[in-house]
Amino acid sequence: MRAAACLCVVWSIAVLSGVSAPAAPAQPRTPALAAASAPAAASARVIQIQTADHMKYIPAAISAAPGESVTIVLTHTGKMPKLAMGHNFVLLKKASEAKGIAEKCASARDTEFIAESVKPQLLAYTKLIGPGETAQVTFTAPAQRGDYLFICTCPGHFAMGMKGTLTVK
Ligand SMILES: [Cu+2]
Repeated sequence: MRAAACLCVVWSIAVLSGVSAPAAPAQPRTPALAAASAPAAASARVIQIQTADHMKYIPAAISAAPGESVTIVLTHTGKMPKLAMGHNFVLLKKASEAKGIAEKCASARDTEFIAESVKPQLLAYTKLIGPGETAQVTFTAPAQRGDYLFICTCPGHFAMGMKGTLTVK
């Protein structure tokens, strides 16, 4: 709902500014369209995960088939400020690396707590969301069966237990 409203605003601005500056409107339109059609992986199965003003994913246990295309839709229904209670979904290749990854990301505020250096250790991640926001990411589940840990890299959240498991089976 909210995303659609935002696109409308961008759209209106683009159209309005086109009246006085004919060269301007083409640019804002393209990204808006690209964003709107981003979930192009039509065959991906959607898994909804809720978060709020707590350090939990609901559900914290999800599953996928090996190689399955999955879209995680993360929703934040809380009210606290994003800086304190922002959340993301960060799926790790190796659970044993979680502590190190969380520590590096905690200081990466400029990149929404995803440190550039840890990206090779991740299978998928969303942007950081605050109250009322939603983020999504589409990825291919690993071919290898097993449990894959996902964590929130907002500072302190993983340490306080914000984690879940994707079981590939
Ligand atoms: Cu969090």
